[in-house]
Amino acid sequence: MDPLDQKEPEVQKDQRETVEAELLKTEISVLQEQLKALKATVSKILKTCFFINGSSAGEKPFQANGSEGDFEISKATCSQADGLIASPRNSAENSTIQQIAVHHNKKAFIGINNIQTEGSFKYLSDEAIGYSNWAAGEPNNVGGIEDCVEVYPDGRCNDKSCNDKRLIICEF
Ligand code: MMA
Ligand code: CA
Repeated sequence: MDPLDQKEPEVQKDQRETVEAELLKTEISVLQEQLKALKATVSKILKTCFFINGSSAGEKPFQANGSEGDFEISKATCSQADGLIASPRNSAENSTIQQIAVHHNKKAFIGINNIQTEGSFKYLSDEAIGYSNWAAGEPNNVGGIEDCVEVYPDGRCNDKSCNDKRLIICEF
């Protein structure tokens, strides 16, 4: 009889499967250790990154490289970097954005506009805004052409023409 045709005896099969299961367990624990080390490295790199030229509010990192653009350029620039124009959703995020703008000594656009419907300010996702920090008398739509929003050095916001050029701050 051809030995290849012989069925593996039950006992032998059980032993082989036990050994295989042990090997898999070992492999999983090695991978878990590697994942832990990788997470520690990534967290360290992120901290270094923010220390050098960025800031974060809670889990949301913000970055600016000093460049400026109108609203469309700002949107495209952040999107190319796999991010969005900084869009403050609470006072902590607003104050982080404010600090970046002050650091660059420039006013910045935020990811809020009322291009679609006058008076109805929305995030880039089309969701209505849930937080605002308007300067006194704003939004006032001066000249009927102020559909975008800039942040002043004091953290207050002003509706402004989307064609103006402002500091580009992205969130990731
Ligand atoms: C400018 C312009 C407006 C803003 C007012 C505030 C005169 O227009 O920046 O957007 O509302 O100043 O005084
Ligand atoms: Ca205004």
